[in-house]
Amino acid sequence: MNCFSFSLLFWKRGSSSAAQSTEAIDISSIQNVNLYTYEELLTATEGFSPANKIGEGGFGSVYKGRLRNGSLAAIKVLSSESRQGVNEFLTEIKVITNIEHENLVKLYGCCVEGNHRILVYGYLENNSLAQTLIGRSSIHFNWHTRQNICIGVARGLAFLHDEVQPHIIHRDIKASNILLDKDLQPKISDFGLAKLIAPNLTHISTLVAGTFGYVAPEYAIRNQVTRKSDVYSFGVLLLEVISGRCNTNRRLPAEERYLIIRAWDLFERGELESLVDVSLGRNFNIEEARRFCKIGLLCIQDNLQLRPSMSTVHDMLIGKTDVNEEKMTKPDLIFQFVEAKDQGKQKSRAEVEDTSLLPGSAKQDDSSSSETASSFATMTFTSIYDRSN
Ligand SMILES: Nc1ncnc2c1ncn2[C@@H]1O[C@H](COP(=O)(O)OP(=O)(O)OP(=O)(O)O)[C@@H](O)[C@H]1O
Ligand SMILES: *[C@@H]1O[C@H](CO)[C@@H](O)[C@H](O)[C@H]1NC(C)=O
Ligand SMILES: *[C@@H]1O[C@H](CO)[C@@H](O)[C@H](O)[C@H]1NC(C)=O
Ligand SMILES: CC(=O)N[C@H]1CO[C@H](CO)[C@@H](O)[C@@H]1O
Ligand SMILES: [Mg+2]
Repeated sequence: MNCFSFSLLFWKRGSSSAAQSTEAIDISSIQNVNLYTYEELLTATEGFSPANKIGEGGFGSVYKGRLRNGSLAAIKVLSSESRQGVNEFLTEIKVITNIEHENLVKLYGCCVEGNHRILVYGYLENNSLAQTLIGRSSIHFNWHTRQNICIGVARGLAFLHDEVQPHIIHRDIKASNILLDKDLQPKISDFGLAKLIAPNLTHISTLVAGTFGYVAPEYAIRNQVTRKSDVYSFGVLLLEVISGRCNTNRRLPAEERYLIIRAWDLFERGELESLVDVSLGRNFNIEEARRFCKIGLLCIQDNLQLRPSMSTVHDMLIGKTDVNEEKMTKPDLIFQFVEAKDQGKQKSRAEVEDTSLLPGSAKQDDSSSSETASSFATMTFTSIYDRSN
């Protein structure tokens, strides 16, 4: 609370235009919220120097900095399009601030001076899973650590889904949003952020034209967001943690390229343990590994009603609830999607040059057929969805 009155002062001084003065901060909306001055954050990050930049995401850049009270922080500068009104912004911030859980990254506070919208989070020493587990790092993740990461993320998500009122859907569960503390305990970052960004600016929508990746089919195709779309993303993440690889890797042979497809194929052959990261050698429990993979497969079923809730997922992971694989259905959409993509590629290589203008396809090496595949998947999904309702 130490920065609170200082910021308020600044706000009054800075609010020269009529538009801004109508946006005076509503005191009731900022109880418990630490307001940092822009100046303090400038000092903390040495002027947002490139040397202190630790990442760049869909919402803006992230800097490492030391706050006045001595703590390290991750300081996230939201990009300029996300200039929400101060009070709406603070209302969402207040919600996030009041949520505390050992598997969620702590929000220290924010800065809302002028057009700045900056979030200040507790700093986590050991980076994200994207950098450490899937990227290159010296940290060795043994089987126990991997189990622990899956269980912790499940617990954090179950908390957001079932214990926070009203519940929070993360919408962007992926390896770069799972951070690790000094003991490699996982913490989910960026929860609640989706609501800070105007719906039409949600950067996830740019993924839709591409591959499914972490995004549940009903989300990608129909923009339908429920807790079960987080469950889907969690399933993909779990398979990544077990296998130590990314969900899509085009450098691998065709049959191994898509992690979900690989996992399902191995499941059908009764060889799920082959999915486990080879760097573990034989140092893991085969039965446990199979069980974890099956839980992942339960989460990524096409029909969202068949996916378990996060609290059930958590109970299955810790062995409190049995894993019922009899009812498990094949994630058929991604199979059909990839097939359509391959056919599209063969059929229309010459005529599709300009579909690379599709949003989100610019970074993809095989974007040429994504439109074909996408509309194919839409049709397929719609019929599956209609059948299952
Ligand atoms: N609290 C934190 N502690 C340490 N590092 C962090 C923290 N928050 C973010 N980072 C680092 O900054 C990087 C970028 O984060 P950011 O959330 O902006 O992008 P992203 O997770 O890749 O994508 P998205 O915008 O979808 O979340 C992360 O991958 C992580 O390495
Ligand atoms: C610094 O401030 C943050 C936010 O209030 C708090 O969580 C953290 O514990 C503080 N650090 C110290 C060393 O007091
Ligand atoms: C997003 O929606 C807001 C309000 O609905 C509108 O003012 C803004 O121009 C839209 N932005 C984009 C990029 O479409
Ligand atoms: C397991 C592991 O490598 N932990 C590291 C996390 O980060 C701290 C601070 O950089 C290191 O001291 C730990 O060794
Ligand atoms: Mg992030």
